[in-house]
Amino acid sequence: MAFRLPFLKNNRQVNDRLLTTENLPKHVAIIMDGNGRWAKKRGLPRVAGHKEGMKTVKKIVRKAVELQIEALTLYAFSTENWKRPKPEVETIMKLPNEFLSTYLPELMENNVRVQTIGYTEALPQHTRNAIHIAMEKTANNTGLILNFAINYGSRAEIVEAVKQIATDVKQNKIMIDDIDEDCISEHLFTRKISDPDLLIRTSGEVRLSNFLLWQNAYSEFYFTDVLWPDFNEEEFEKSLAVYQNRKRRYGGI
Ligand code: V0D
Repeated sequence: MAFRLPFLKNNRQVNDRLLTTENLPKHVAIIMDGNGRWAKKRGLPRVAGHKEGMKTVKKIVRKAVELQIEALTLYAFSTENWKRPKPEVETIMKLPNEFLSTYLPELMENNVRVQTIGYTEALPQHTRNAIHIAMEKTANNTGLILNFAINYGSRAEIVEAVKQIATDVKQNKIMIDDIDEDCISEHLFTRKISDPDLLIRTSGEVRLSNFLLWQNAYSEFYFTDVLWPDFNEEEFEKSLAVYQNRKRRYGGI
């Protein structure tokens, strides 16, 4: 099946205007940047941007479900984000509860499974509780994996993996020669999901910012100036069409 994308106005190839259900990325990772900037532009407090960004999450999850994408990993809070003003951090930590109290029934209806990556032990207890309940309730769902990266940092994740592998060697559980790429992948938070096929970053920054360094080794990168609260179904489809066209170009004749 093919969807027409009327907003892509270029005249290059018929294919450039089509989003097909073939060659969709299985796993899409997104750096949801630009929430604070969106708010500032409107003279609103930064937290208003985060709340608006939460609405975008719902839109993108619905679209990912519709397109039968297997996994969506969203960078919701980095290990660096603790440096923000305390009231802002406190409000952000209430978002999982706010999100789930209104949206968990729809996640259940849509067969979505909630997971997290990152050092969630360090989150406030109320935040951990909300996330824990969502993960438990959705544990047997078999559709989209909705994976929130919270208090996540990629280098720290790799350091932990190295320590664990070194411990396993010391205890004679594995031999040095058993350490290969699969072994390292299996020691990362993402061990149960495939590597991202597509990485999206909104808001004009063109950096990886310590997000899934190992896992993004072969991903296609899509950067857009659109701020996360302004990102929507159409912008998401546009990024997927760009991904498909890149695959077509170098996969083809
Ligand atoms: C703020 C824009 C949903 C980016 C989106 C705690 C930054 C809104 C969640 C969420 C955040 C997390 C887990 C869960 C359900 C929902 C979320 C955080 C920030 C960090 F099970 N939005 N959201 N979590 N923002």
